[in-house]
Amino acid sequence: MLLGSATLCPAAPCPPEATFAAPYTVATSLPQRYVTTADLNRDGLPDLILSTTNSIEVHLAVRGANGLEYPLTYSQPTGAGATQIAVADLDSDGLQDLAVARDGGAVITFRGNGTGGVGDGTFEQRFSYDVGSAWGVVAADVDHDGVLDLVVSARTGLRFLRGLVANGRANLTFTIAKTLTTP
Ligand SMILES: [Ca+2]
Ligand SMILES: [Ca+2]
Ligand SMILES: [Ca+2]
Repeated sequence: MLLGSATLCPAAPCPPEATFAAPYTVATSLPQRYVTTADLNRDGLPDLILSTTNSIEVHLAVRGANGLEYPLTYSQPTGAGATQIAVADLDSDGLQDLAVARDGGAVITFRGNGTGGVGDGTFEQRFSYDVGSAWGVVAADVDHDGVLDLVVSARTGLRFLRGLVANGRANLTFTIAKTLTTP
């Protein structure tokens, strides 16, 4: 993975600041499929969350001698075919959680670890939902009940997973409420 920075250049010649800086390489053990960012540990630096062919990885940003660096903080096998990752506080405890789509046939939820509402960049796998081969997942309160839901793009159509509540609060559990098939 190569990271750089740039600003828009409306017309050539571009000023120096409109060109990419020297790339920074984030070493990963397997081919990557998806990457997203979120400040998991609330230090003001966006961290990297990515999927490989059979795992997820977290790389917390740290300030190094030559700028930001992204060492591997956490990795967890997911089974074959991790694809998109949704980052959201699915159980409303102040810590970011993950929902990972797999084209091997599931969506897996991970609860974020941390203290005092500050994540430490590690996660605990919670539940797996059989939605068929899945490539995309987003978190949103689709039915406006105050609990985040998941919408999954799967081989068989869009799957709507309604977020459930136990003892008065969300707990990263979902029920497959609806499937919207596409022609
Ligand atoms: Ca951070
Ligand atoms: Ca959470
Ligand atoms: Ca909801």
